Amino acid sequence: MTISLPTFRRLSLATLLLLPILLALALPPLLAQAPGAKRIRKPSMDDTIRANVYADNTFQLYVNGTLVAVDSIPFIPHNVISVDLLPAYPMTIAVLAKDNFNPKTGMEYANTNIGDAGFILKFADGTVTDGRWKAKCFSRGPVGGNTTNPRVEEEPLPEAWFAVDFDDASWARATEYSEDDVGPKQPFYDADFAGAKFIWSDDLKLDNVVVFRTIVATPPDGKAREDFTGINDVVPESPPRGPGSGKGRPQGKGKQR
Ligand SMILES: [Ca+2]
Ligand SMILES: [Ca+2]
Repeated sequence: MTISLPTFRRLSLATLLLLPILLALALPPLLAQAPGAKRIRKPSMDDTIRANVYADNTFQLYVNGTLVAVDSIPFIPHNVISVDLLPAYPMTIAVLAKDNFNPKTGMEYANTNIGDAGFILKFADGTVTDGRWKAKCFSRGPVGGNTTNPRVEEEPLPEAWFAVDFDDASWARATEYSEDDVGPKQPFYDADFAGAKFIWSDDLKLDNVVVFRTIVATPPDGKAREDFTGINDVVPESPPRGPGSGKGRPQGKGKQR
């Protein structure tokens, strides 16, 4: 079969006209499949989970090796700290919790009282504190409950106690305590801690600095969640915009980051 010259020209013109459309369709998938390329959408607040934390008296919270929350009130009044987290599993949680105490005596209120402690946490994915967590005391006092000649026993925190790969295999399990044991104040009852247990080491009064650790292998509520680890190393796909695209975020002004 032979193609006439006018027909050939018409086919060439059609090819030229279609070329940009073909390229537009073909290029994005080709680029996405480049070696090492990772496709990930931009996370929104809908991807986050709310964390509620109550400490008697204060805490620092690390998730997957990163400091994510610090108690803004180190002593009293007893308060709840609520923050939004972008979860990734397995999720390593590490907490430095402290009772209020004088580091030389282990006592509080101008060395007139032995204070008691307590810690509780709940994440909206169902993560809760309980006796499965690891706990280790790093400062206790007054030793033996001796308030006449009070002294403390302490050891330094290990380096990177909050790290994902820190080895806590030799640590004991946390001890669970009842609400009556800890006596939480009203802010505890104003937040969602359903299903969570108060924990500490095995001495709620004398142990004043305790580190807790646990690993949450998968979301306890069973909900599938996207892993945004490394989001800062890729160009994410744009999230949906407009009303309803994120919870609690003002819309319309400024560029989303
Ligand atoms: Ca104490
Ligand atoms: Ca206390």
